[in-house]
This record gives sequence, C-alpha cells and structure tokens, in this order.
Amino acid sequence: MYEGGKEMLYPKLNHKRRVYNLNGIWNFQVLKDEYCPEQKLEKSQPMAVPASYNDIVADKKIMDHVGEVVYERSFSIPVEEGELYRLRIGSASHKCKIYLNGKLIGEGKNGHLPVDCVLEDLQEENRLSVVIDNRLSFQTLPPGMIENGKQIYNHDFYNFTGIHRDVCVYTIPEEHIEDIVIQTVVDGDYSMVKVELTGMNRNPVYTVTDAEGNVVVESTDSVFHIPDVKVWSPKNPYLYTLKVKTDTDYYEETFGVRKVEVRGKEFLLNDEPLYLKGFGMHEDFWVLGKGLSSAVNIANFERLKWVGANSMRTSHYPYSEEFMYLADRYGILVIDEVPAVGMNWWEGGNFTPDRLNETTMELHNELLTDLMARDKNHPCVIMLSVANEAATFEEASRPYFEGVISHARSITDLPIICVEHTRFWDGCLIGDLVDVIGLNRYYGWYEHNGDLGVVMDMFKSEMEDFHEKFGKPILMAEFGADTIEGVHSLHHETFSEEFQLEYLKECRRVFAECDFCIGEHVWNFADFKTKQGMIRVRGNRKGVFTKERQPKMAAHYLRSAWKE
Ligand code: GCB
Repeated sequence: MYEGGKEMLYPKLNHKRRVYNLNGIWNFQVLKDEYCPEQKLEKSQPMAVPASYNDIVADKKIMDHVGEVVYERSFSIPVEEGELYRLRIGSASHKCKIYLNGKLIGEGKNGHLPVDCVLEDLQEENRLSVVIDNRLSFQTLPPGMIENGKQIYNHDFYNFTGIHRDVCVYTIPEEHIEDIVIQTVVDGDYSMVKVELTGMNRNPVYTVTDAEGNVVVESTDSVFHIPDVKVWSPKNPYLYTLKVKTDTDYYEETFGVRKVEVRGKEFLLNDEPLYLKGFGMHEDFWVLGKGLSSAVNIANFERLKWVGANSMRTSHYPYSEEFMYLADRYGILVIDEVPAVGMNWWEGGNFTPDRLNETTMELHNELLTDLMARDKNHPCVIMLSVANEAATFEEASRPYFEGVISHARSITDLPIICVEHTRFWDGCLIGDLVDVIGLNRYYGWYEHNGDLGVVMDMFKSEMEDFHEKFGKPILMAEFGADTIEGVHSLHHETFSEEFQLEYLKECRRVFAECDFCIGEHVWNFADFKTKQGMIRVRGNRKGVFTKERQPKMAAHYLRSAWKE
C-alpha cells in the first residue's frame, strides 16, 4: 500500500494525462462507532469538498467533534487499457484512511500535504470513502493531547478538520514520468539548467518556452543553457515553462531562474541583498475554514502586492500547491514551514521520552522530505523553516533538532531557519545549527502591554544578543498587536487601529537600526480563527487586514513604508 509522498507531480491535464475533479458535495457523517468500510453510509448529511466542516455545520457538537468523521461519494469514469489510475487528495486534516469500494487503498499521516494512491479494480460505479481523524497526540504534528474527551493543543489556530484541498482521479501512462527536478543556476551559471527525471522515460526531449510562449531551448540533453536568460525576482517574477516529452508521456512545469544565499549578515537573492517585508499568514477564511479557494488565494496575493510585501511564511504548516504556484506568479518569496508548532508549554516538559520523542522526530523528518519533494521546483521558496516556537531551551531539544536539521540539509540546499520563542536569557540551544534565526517577539503586547516607550530597547538588546552569540542574521518573524477594526483612540490605546499602527512603526524603527536584521514579517496578514480563550475576541485579531481582507489603518501605513 502506498502511503503518500513520492508521486509528487501535481496532477495536470494534457494529451497524455487526464484529470477528473471529485470536488463538490459529498456525504458526511460523524463516526460514533467503528467504521465499517463495506457498508455505504446510511445517515449522512451533505458536506462541501474542499472545506473544513467546522464553520459549515449548525450543530456545535459537530463543529467541536474530536475523533473520526467519514466523507463518501461515488464516481464513475471511463477506464482505458494501458493507463494507470491514481487518486490525489491535496490534503485532509489530519490523518486519513482512504477506501475504494470498501477496500483500504491509502493513508495520510498529516493534514497539510497531498495523499496520492493507486486506484486498482475500478468498477463502473465506485464508492470512495475518506475517514478523517482530527485527534492530535505527541506523535502527530502539530502535537496535542486528549483530556476528558477534549482536544488540548498549544498552538494558536483552530483545529480545522475536513478534506481541505482538491480531490481528483488522474491517469498516467504505464510508462510515465514519475518526477522532475529542475535545478537552475547550476554551478553559479545563471543560464545553465539541469533536469533530472525519474520514472520510465524513453527518449526524453526538453523544450523550454519563455513567458511569451516562444521556444527558447530544445534539447535531448538534460543539461542546457537558456539564451539571454531572465532571472526571477519579486520585481519581475519571470517564469519559463519546461515541457518534457518522452515516447509515452508528457508533462509541463513552470520554473524560474533564481539563486538564494545567506552570507554574513545578509540574505541574497540573485547575488543582491534583499530585505524581507511581509507577513506570517494562515489558511483561514469565513465558512471555508482551511478549505482551498482560488478566489481567497488570489485576493490574498492581490493584497500582498498592494501593501508592498515581497515575502511571507507559511505559518505554521505547508500551504496548498495552488498557493505555491500563485506565489511563483506574483513574485512573493516563501519561507516554507512544516507543521512543527505547539512543541512548547507542556507542563512537565516537551522533549521528553514519552512526548516529543524519536517517533515524533521520524514524522518530522518525513514531513520535511515530503514538503521538499512537493515544492522543490518553485522559485518562490527561499528558505525552509523547521519549527515555530519549539522549546529549544530544553536540553533534549538539542539532539532532536540536530537530527531534524541534519536531515533537512540532506534533502535541500535551501537556507534553514528555526523560528524562536525562546528568550535569549533562557538559552536557545540550537541557534548554531541554522542559517537564519527567526524571532517572534511581542514586547509591548504580551509584556508591558501598551507601553511603547520601554519595549523597543528590549527588542533591540535581545536581537543584538542573539546575533552576537550565534553570528547569524535575524528575521523578525513575528511582531504585532491585536486590533479590532473600527476601534479608534486618540491616545492610541491597545486594540485600537492607532495602537497597531504606532506599534508597527516603533518596531520597524528598531529593526532599521540592526544591520543583521534581514527582514520583518508582521503577525499576521489577516485575522484568523483560534480556539476560544480570554485573550481572543472571535479569534486572533493581529491581522493587518480583517478576516474579510479589508485593510486596517496599519495596512495603509505599511503600504507607504514598504513602497519606499
Ligand atoms: C506566536 C505564534 C503565533 C500566535 C502569535 C500570537 O508567537 O507563533 O502562532 O498566533 O504568537 O498572536 O500570540
């Protein structure tokens, strides 16, 4: 049985490959007893795919359900000889089991990466069922635990559940291209491209077209030069298309020519220093939850460009493949993050033998592998984030992250970042292992709330301490203030739009004084849903945009500051 990963080429429709979209309305049921795959769901309700079910249902018990749910639908497609059939679910959160006509055909281990499995024995009419389990434990990422039937977790976003991304059946020829790796700027030569194919590829021919569709390369050699090459950057996200044709298969992939490097105190894109301006974000929208929506994605990118951002972090999990393709097109640099979040604040310790242990690390490494396998050809990806706010002051975190980071380095050349909550004085034990240290700091918000006068020195001295000790550049990966749109205050009191604006201004003043600061990512791009709590007013309101994606005052300020 195939368990996800590996078959990583995004399903695309062309003259050799067909794609049947299975999105739409499925049958849905909360599972109270053990699932019986041989039986068709009897009592079910309609449910949208892709979407989280939580904000769709009227019944609060279903919204907050902890455990398993089933999605089911039937489908019928023409089956042709000489073709292989596969099923792809862009993501289903968190773990899932997939059944075809009552038989287990695949399993997903994580809610943010595709599950791709072989379809055999297709009938004229087929019943597809997906059982999703949203329970988090210390051996899932993000981690969690169940107490008295309630899901406990230490990350600050709602535990949305459902089939979150597209579902399709696709065909590939028996002799097919399994994977394509496109390496640009080979040995420092901007014009040189190297393509690696895996699969059964007889007589491959490589054609490259430029952004206007003109053929610029035709080659039977997998290493070739692009004449008058144009580089990819946020200012000019120039995309080429590689067309690979073999005797039996065909696949097209876009790529950009760009080079990333962290050198000394700087982040370099195409050998030029670049300061990162942007946000941590969430996949989150009204009704849809974490459900994929091209409209919402494009609205997000339109606003990222409008506000003058050049980058973002996929806090705190891999975003959809569709998002990554849009980031390539819009020219937004992406720090790709694995769902290693909430690995902190567990009473009695985090990296202990019965909690975040070797089994967790194995999954962590597997997810890094799958993420890089999925995203390797996207020019937008400039860094790999191995965790957000883990308890990196605990002694056992050191061997854990030695394992994770050495694994990350074995699968990618991208710079590695770990985003830290650990205070300098608490002793971060892993700063020497990474290329960039990300800091999440909320002086003036969670500490010294509302006091802009004293807190900026705290920002500065801690940033300097980190830099001095580890000699690494610093990304201010999170800073921000909860802000309720429409609340105004002459004296810029907290929660007002004025406070958020002044707060961001003050923070940016400090960053400008630190030449080792390679960028600023405001927390957050837009308001988002969290679990309920005393410090949350219908979610986390640190968005510079509201959840509807309307600008708060701070968005206008950033727009003028970042466009400078
Ligand atoms: C953080 C977390 C982020 C939270 C944010 C906050 O440090 O990384 O997930 O949402 O703080 O607003 O508290």
